Amino acid sequence: MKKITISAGDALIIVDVQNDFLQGGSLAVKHGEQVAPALNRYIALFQAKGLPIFATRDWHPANHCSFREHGGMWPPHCVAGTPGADFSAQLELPSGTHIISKATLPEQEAYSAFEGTDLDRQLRAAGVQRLFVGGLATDYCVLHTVKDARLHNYQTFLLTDAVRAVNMRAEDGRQALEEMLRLGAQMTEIAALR
Ligand code: VGL
Ligand code: ZN
Repeated sequence: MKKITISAGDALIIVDVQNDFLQGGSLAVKHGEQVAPALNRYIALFQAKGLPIFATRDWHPANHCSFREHGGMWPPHCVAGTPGADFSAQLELPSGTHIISKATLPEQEAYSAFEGTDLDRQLRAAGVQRLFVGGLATDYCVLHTVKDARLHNYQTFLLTDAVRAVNMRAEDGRQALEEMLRLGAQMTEIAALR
């Protein structure tokens, strides 16, 4: 694996590591609990170098259109202000973490952390050019966030040891990784970062 030295212009993006996507949550991702310990290593690295850390969260109103009872495909999850929407207690977010709430409007689904949020402006304001992305879920919010990151021309690294997929179809996670590669994202893991 190609070694990468992180430095000014790099940011860590932690996608939706929230209780409802973890064991016991309403939309639990298989092995989702494994991403927090992995992400904590990236957090320590970025924190030690004084680099920005962004944590996104699904932050739905109770009547969100993605919920089955409102015509969507998901059980109710990550309702703003409920325990299910809280970040995992296993995730060691530093106090300076920039929090990005998404899919906050009843009639709008937003898998991407760029959609309907201030993320792009904040990244630009901070002079960020390279993104290191991990979290949940590989085949939904991580995929769509990486897609938009590439559309916005960020050099984008997917943290393969810090993502897990919903896998509604068994191959979804693998296909999502392939699509990200096609879009020019690169794959890396903690052992490659300095
Ligand atoms: C997500 C399904 C529904 C995700 C969010 O964070 O990947 N998946 N809402
Ligand atoms: Zn959602």
